[in-house]
Order: sequence, then structure tokens, then C-alpha cells
Amino acid sequence: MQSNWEIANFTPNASRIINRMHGLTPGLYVVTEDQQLGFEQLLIKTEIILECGISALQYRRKNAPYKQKIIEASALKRLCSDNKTKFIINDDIKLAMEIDSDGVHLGEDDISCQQARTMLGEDKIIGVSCYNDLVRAKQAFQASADYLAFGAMYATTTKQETKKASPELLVTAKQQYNVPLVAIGGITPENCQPLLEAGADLLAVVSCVYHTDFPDKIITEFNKQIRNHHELI
Ligand code: TZP
Ligand code: MG
Repeated sequence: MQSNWEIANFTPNASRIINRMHGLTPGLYVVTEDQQLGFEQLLIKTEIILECGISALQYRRKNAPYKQKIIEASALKRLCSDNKTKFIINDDIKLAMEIDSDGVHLGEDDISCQQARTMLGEDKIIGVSCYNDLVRAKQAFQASADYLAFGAMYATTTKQETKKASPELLVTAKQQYNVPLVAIGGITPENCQPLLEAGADLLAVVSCVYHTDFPDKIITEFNKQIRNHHELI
């Protein structure tokens, strides 16, 4: 039987693009800012962002005590569930399990996808950073990753030491792996079109939505482009 994901990908009808793998729909995937905003400001902006309509929120917090991360992640989880948005934890599987997030996002320094699947079970979302590496993508896909993330697609100051990925890489990954593809790194409404055309299902962004006084305008513009793109395929 065709999965909802397959049906959505190959049916030229935007209204059918719903209800796919773990409810992870094409759209904007906002990753929390970790440099300039205090948590209160982050929470206020995140609430506005969620009300605009995004597919998923990722809590990415690199240097905070575990107890603080529990408090912050719990508050964000509540906001996400109020807005029916998937909530994913970056790096920390222990935190993901403790607050019962919708899933976890793993990079090369984190536990493997296989280990995470054993710990989380089948119902949770596991996303894997593949950078610009199709071998890593193959391994993650075979280890049951629910989405594959590629980037940095464009220049970014949010993360140091990124690897440069290209839209062509997304095209190849799309041909080979029937799971949602995430593009990340320097993405804006102005430069996202080639990524959508190359096969990105989710556009992951940080600064574009947090370092602005008008996240609602930016998200509306992203959502318009994503919707238009899916109406055309
Ligand atoms: N991984 C690759 S680029 C990046 C991460 C976490 C940061 C993306 O942030 P921005 O501000 O959208 O460029
Ligand atoms: Mg990580």
C-alpha cells in the first residue's frame, strides 16, 4: 500500500498533502534561537511564530544546565501543543524522553538513529543531520530516520563550522529516499524557491524569523511560497 507520504508526493492536489509521516507536513520548521534572545523574549516570539502556522519547532539549546532546559522545553512544548505543532528536541534524547516531545533531532556528535529508535519506539519522530553527505543519509534512512536534513544551503552566522550543501544534493536525496527532506542554513523567503524546487519538504530557519520584528510577515511569505509550490507539483 502506498504511504500517505508517497500519495502526497505524487498527487497534484495540494489538499491531499496532509496527514503524513507522524503528521509532519511540508512547511516551515523553526529552530529556536540560542545566541541573542533571553528565554522570555524567545517565548514571546515563538508564540507569535506558532500562531502564524508552522509545521514543527525544534528546541536547540547548546549550553544550558539540564534543569533549565527542562523548564524551557516544557514551556515550548505546551505552546506547540496549543498550536498543534510538532515539537522536536535537538541533541538530547534524555530531555526528549523526559518531557515526552514528539521527537528528537540528531547530528554526528549525538547517539545514533538506531539507538534512538530503540529508546523512543516507532511513534516518535527522529530527524538526522546529513550535512552534505549522501552516505550518511543512506545510513540514516536505513536506520529508520523520519526525515533527513541537509545544509548549510546558504551562508549562515547562526552555526559555526557548517558544511556547504547544494540544491543538487537535495535532488539526488529526493530520488533515493522516500522520507521528508529538510533544508537548513541561511534560508529566507527570497532564496527558498530553488530549495523547494530541488525537493525540500521542510525549510528550517532560525535568524530569519527570530532576528526580525515582523516574524509574522516573514512566515506568511514563506507559507505562501510553500503552498504555491505544492499546488504546482
Ligand atoms: N545547521 C546548519 S545551518 C544551521 C544549523 C543549525 C543554522 C541555521 O540558522 P539560520 O539562521 O537559519 O541560517
Ligand atoms: Mg546535535
